[in-house]
Amino acid sequence: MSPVSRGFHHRPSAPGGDAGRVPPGQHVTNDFPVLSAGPTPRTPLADWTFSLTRGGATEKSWTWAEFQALPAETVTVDIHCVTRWTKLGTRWRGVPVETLLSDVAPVTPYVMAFSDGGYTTNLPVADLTGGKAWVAYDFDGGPLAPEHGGPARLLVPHLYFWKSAKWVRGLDLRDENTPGFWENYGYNLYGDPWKEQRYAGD
Ligand SMILES: Nc1nc2c(c(=O)[nH]1)N[C@H]1C(S)=C(S)[C@@H](COP(=O)(O)O)O[C@H]1N2
Ligand SMILES: [Mo]
Repeated sequence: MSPVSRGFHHRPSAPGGDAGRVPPGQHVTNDFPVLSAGPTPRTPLADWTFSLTRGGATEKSWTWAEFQALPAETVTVDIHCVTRWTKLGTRWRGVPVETLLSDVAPVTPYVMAFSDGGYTTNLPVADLTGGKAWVAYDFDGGPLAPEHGGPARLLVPHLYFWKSAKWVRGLDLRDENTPGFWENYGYNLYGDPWKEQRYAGD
């Protein structure tokens, strides 16, 4: 019998070594909570584009059909929200960000991801390339639901999930690492869950 009362614990992790997959201060959930700072935007696919911009000027842009024709990957990853839930083994399909960046030059050290509804988040390009990030449009074998960022969202699972911009419409190439939406409210500029980089200064 454990000396610690059961109620103290969050849901126990499944057997088979999941504990090593859960960053400090996180607990595993089987739910898929929705966290949105505003209403869910609904952009018709006919109007949807994904753009790479530099100083706001478009350098490259794909329509929905063009985006679907890009080579995609199916990945299973663990995701970690700064509000302390971790969801293990989530399955997504999307285009590697590296593929999207492969045609622009010069690539800057940083980008600002921008979304329908005005959300932004800053990221180093090194965290988006090398098989670490995708623009995902399927979740668990079906189209990504609007409340979870559909038609497409950024997926950067090795950073706290606020970096995975929902309803993403493009990346603005930046020389400087300037704060995005939550970063402006005091969240960490980088957001490594394994280092508990939740807030500025962590
Ligand atoms: N556009 C947009 N993207 C966003 C957010 C948001 O409010 N707007 N919230 C972020 C946060 S804090 C988290 S934890 C995840 C939540 O994604 P989910 O609602 O699919 O769980 O989306 C991130 N991406
Ligand atoms: Mo979050």
